[in-house]
Amino acid sequence: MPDTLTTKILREHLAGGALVPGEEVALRVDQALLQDATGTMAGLQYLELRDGPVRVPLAVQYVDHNVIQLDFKNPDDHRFLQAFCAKHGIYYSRPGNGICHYLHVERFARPGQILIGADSHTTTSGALGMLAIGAGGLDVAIALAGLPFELETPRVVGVALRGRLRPWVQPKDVILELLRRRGVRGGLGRVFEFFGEGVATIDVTGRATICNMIAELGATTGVFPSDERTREWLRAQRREDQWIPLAADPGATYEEVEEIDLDALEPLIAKPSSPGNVVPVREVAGTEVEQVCVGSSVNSGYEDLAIVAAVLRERTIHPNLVLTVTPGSRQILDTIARSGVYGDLLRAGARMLEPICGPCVGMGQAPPSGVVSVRTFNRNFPGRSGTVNDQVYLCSPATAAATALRGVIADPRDLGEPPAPTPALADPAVDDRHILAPAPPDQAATIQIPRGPNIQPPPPQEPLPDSLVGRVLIHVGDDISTGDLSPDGVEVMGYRSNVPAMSRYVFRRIDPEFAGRARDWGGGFIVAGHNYGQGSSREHAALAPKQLDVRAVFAKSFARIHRRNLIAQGIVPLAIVGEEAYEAAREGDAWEVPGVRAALAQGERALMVRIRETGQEVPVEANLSPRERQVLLAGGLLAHVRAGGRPISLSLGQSGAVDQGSPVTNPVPQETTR
Ligand code: MIC
Repeated sequence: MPDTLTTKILREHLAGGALVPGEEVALRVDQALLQDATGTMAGLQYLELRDGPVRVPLAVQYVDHNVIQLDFKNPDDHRFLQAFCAKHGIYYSRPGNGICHYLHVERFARPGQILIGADSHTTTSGALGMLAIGAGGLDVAIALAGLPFELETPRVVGVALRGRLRPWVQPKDVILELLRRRGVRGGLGRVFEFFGEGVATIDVTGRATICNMIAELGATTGVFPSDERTREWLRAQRREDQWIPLAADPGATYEEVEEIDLDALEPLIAKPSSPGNVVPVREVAGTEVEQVCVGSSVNSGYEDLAIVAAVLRERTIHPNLVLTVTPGSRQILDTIARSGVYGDLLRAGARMLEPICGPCVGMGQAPPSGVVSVRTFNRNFPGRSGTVNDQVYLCSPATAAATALRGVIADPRDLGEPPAPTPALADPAVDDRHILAPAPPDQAATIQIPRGPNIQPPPPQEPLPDSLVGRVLIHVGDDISTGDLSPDGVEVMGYRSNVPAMSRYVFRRIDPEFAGRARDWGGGFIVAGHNYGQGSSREHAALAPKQLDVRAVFAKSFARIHRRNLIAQGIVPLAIVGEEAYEAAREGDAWEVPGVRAALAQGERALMVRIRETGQEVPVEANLSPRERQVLLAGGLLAHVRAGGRPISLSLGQSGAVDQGSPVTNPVPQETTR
């Protein structure tokens, strides 16, 4: 039977289970990606599993998120990470070197391989024909230890791209169109695979934009075929030898299909405060704007910045707004500096930032109160920018440039003929000196890993009790983001390696009393609507509630990565059936799930919650795979694996338990050694 590209890659990496949508499979991992805001905790958990070199062919740790050094916390983390990587066989990309997703596409992503990353936008590398999947830090730590990655087999959605984008319409508008059609829950359990003649008209930077924001659909990932455009990219990156042609077999069928007529698209924009709140730019044109930000892990490629520079060349940004521009990597920064794009932006009035995630995660450049900020970023969840009640819009670089010029949201088509962007240099500045190779085995053994005072171990994992008993700590609506649970921004993200301190901020935006109440009430439960835990992969959104002794979350539905993070930390995710439990929930009521341990052990799905105050009994469901049940019984993934818990992998030639004592081997394949 003809296969989709996704199925081909999955099959090639299958280490256990069967490729049946909805069923769990174990996958062999080729590459792992970590960044600093998730990396320290992943590293600490790895060290609880083993102290030898990683057992994944390639692992790279980037420093790009927590790069504001207000005090010792972030620099201490970076020092920890540098030593941890040198000792354990992981490449270390220094701060200032670039944003993990850009750098990974430039230097490491490879067609046909599987990448697991502790960041939801790991999906970006799908631009080069690989399956690149975001996961929690502990899941990545387990992959680093050489165990397979376990995943619910996704459904494959074919996205047929027809025709060619018209002037001023950009790849960002393609992904905004998918978000307009499907919303932030429309990709759950799905891989979006692009095909059709329109694919060849989109370059790798554009594909990276689309694959990055696939995460906003709640999708597992997105993937483009590996074709001549891929080859061109790899050639420019001096990695052409890593190119292989890859596409779906002719006649492959998809479970769902989206047809996008590129010629018919117009500039789109996501309104506050959800990436799924998409409308045509002309619907909101004329809205006054006081900040425009270009470039984060999406839209900071050369082509993205060159179009903004071309629009602003020999012009000046509107006096009522501030424009920031972030290049995606040192390579892009060097290239725009040499091509003249940097000068055009600078003279137009842009504040040029270093290549980091920056304002996208509230690391500086918070907008003023009560004003509109227009950004080419991927997320605009409430408060993420660092300003309470922010009004952040998400759009393409062309729309951002037109807006920066006019001072109001502007449809770039109103600017007339598009100017010619300064062409990229034929030879980008490929320079890996700032991606530090791990130490050779004899030196690695002697490396000490410094732990600053802010670096604290994760909360312990205890076996699941016989019954769950506690009070409803909070009752919230749909689309709670991980930023609500573990806030973005300089202040709180500095506690990424200190869960006890971070736990003070859980639900800070929605209910500042939450953490105090959870402590006073001895922990309890969270009751929520749909898509609980949307957004980032940060396991801190489970770790911090765990620290407050949150024992279960009852929700109408869960976001994929967060659901996994809850299970990994031993918090039971229970699905609300119908509206009954949701409507019955009142903050402060005592809830009980009697016999939960036995029920999970016996594979039961239907459970009952008893509400002590009213005597009411409401149904909930444990929609858990057999392995997830085992993990929860053990009290979390670390406890499960340490106790010798077997992953579903049987064909890897591994015992499934972690071998603590294997000899040090060169962890990086020859062709990527530099
Ligand atoms: C994000 O875009 O939300 C982040 C910040 O990159 C997160 C990672 C994190 O919280 O450290 C993500 O996407 O996973």
